[in-house]
Amino acid sequence: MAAVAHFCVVGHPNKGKSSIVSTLTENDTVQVGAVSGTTRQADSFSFSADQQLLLTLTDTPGFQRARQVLAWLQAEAVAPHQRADRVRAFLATAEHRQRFPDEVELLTPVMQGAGIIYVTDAAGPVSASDLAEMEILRWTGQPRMAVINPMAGTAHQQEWRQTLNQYFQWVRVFDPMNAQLDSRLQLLRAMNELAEPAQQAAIERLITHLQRREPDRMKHDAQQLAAYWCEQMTRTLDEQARMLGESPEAALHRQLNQAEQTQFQLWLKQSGYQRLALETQPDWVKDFNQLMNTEHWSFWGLTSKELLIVSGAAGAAAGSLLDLGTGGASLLLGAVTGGLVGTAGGWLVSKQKPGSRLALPGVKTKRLIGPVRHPNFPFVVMARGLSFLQQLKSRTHARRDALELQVNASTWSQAEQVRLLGWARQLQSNKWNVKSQQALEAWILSQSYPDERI
Ligand SMILES: Nc1nc2c(ncn2[C@@H]2O[C@H](COP(=O)(O)OP(=O)(O)OP(=O)(O)O)[C@@H](O)[C@H]2O)c(=O)[nH]1
Ligand SMILES: [Mg+2]
Repeated sequence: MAAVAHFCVVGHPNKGKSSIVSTLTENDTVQVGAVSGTTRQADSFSFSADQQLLLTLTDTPGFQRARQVLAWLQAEAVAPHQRADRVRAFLATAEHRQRFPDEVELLTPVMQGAGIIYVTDAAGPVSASDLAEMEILRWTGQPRMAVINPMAGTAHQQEWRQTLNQYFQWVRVFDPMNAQLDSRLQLLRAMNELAEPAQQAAIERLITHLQRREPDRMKHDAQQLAAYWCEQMTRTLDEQARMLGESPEAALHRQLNQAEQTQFQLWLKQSGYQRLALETQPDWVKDFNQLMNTEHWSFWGLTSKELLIVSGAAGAAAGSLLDLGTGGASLLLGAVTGGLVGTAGGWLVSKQKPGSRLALPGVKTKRLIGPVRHPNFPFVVMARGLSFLQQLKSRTHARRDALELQVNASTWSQAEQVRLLGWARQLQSNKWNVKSQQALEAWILSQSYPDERI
């Protein structure tokens, strides 16, 4: 079995070391923080594919007293081939644990054989302590690469590049907050070149895994979103799950909200997020986890005016696409201008009756609750789902800010809006078929990642 590749991420405090570990291992539990000195101890994180451990990255505290450590190393004259032993002697000196806890912590895994990824933000001129850090790393004799994390401008980047080139075999810019697949692969290829031959097979496997996973995941996500959307379009009240004292409308609202939550949670889990929980994100867009808060529907779906236009177009294109019970423009106008939206879920109530059996004298006619036939519903459900997926796809695990849903159905062309309404109508009138499902999935795929060709 191939050896696991092992690299240590080191550098000055607060330069994004932990963020890089978080992004590359797709682990959002790595401690990242604005306060300098967030990482106090070396901590290892791994990336596995198909149950095989491929890469371990060790996150370390930043250098605190690099110049003093270098002075200690240089206090005795040693030949270049003895420098690594001199670093080992530094680590073996008991009092250094107290005097230089951060340097001991960060150099220990390096001297155990890890490659080095040195991180800088290249924000200011190269200082004496920066040079001391690089010199110490050179003394370790371990394979070394440098990463410029562009978190603070590029004014000094040239100076930094030229300096880093003196100490490191490979120097590149890498932005852990926004790194997409290409730049991650570039970094991994560099690691592959630097790694011990025994570790190279693991990195190669990792590269292949990431390349294959991307299109597979996109397709899978599109299928899941299509299935989820179809379920929401046809969801009727689950009486069994109705809580005591809850009205049927409220129960259906809750069930629709819950279905969205469940879907979002599943996507988070599939992307390896452990911390990004919806209910613990106070800054999330208002009512983010409340699909059925109809007051905010125009934010995700269409405005009343847009709805009227597209509904009109849909009607012209395919006859009476919108069956709102009695049909006709006046009802539609009522529905979209709030008449039905505002009432206590009036538009939720299907006109269908469950059978004359229930209309016996003295027995109240049982209403069927759902599916939701409001014309904005297909847009709102789709826009929120797509937006969620797009955000997940474009962010990295290093980010600790809130997800923001940005997609709005009004950005879709009118032809697309009409298609979506048509699909909803097909579903709600039991005319759904395999071809519709495929068309819906293909459309979602084309919408999900508009910047990419699959
Ligand atoms: N805007 C921006 N912020 C970044 C970037 N990289 C890191 N940060 C932020 O900078 C701060 C420090 O990031 P960390 O990854 O914790 O840095 P560190 O080098 O591990 O810090 P210590 O553990 O304290 O040495 C965090 O608030 C990050 O969110 C970046 O590329 N852009
Ligand atoms: Mg850190």
